[in-house]
Amino acid sequence: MNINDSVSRDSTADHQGEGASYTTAGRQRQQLVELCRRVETVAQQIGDQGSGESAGALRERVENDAFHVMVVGDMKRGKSTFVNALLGEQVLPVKATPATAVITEVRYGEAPVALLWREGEAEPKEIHPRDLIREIIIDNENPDMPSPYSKAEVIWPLPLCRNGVVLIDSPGRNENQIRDDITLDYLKEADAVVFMQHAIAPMSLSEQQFLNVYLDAYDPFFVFTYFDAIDAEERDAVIKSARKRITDIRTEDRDEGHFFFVDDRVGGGVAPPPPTPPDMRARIRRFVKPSD
Ligand SMILES: Nc1nc2c(ncn2[C@@H]2O[C@H](COP(=O)(O)OP(=O)(O)O)[C@@H](O)[C@H]2O)c(=O)[nH]1
Ligand SMILES: [Mg+2]
Repeated sequence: MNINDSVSRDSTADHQGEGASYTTAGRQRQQLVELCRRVETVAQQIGDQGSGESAGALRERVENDAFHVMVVGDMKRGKSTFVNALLGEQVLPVKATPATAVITEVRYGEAPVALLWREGEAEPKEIHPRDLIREIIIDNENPDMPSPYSKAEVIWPLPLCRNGVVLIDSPGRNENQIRDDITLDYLKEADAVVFMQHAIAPMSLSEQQFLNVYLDAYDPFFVFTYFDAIDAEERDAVIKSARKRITDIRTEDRDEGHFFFVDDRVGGGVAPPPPTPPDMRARIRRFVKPSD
């Protein structure tokens, strides 16, 4: 994956995404924890055990909660390719036909492992990450068959995911009703969003509607893939036009600095993707963990 140099310069504003950034979410979480503590103290003083326990349970939930960065977009925008590039290996299924059947959460852990969750089961099945693709990939012969799994998890030594950050790959939108519902349903958990777009056909009407209806509370990162498929002399015009299609809806200052144009090619699908350029990784890390 290569970020075009001129594009990196084009989006130099050091915007911290006030709406849904790690800092804002962290501050709000801290305030809620303080509030719960106060309720617990007052409840103890007046002998209201029930309220004290409820406030204590809420406080524990808030304290243990993770920061969810969800990668979303229509089918075949390169979401899984993008997450694989961050992982540095082909862990998630990538194909020219629909491939991602389930929500896949990437969490930090020193030893790589993949976990498969089934609805109603208390414990996940543990597998080697290299076996994950064949377990969760959409079967081309039965593309409408729901996955037997409710969720997959990848535990990976990805520095971006330290401190409770969870990176999420999702099934593409506008491809299949069941998978569309899975993605929309999980969106409620998202604290930040990476919205993947095709650089040649950015912001279709359905993508505009998705942005307006479901992502209004977020300041998404907009990542435009297939930049490699655009002739060099046309690239500036494509950048301008893609940014305009979004800023016409959202206003320039709101999403300033959140635009990336990438070349996601992975050498015929066999070679592992090259590491994500430092600039982009740093920006995302700053967004999810400004102190790093
Ligand atoms: N040329 C090119 N191909 C890409 C790019 N990003 C993804 N692809 C290819 O597009 C197809 C769909 O990618 P995938 O990651 O499965 O898309 P998803 O459905 O959004 O997860 C795969 O064949 C990828 O190799 C890109 O930036 N350039
Ligand atoms: Mg995918």
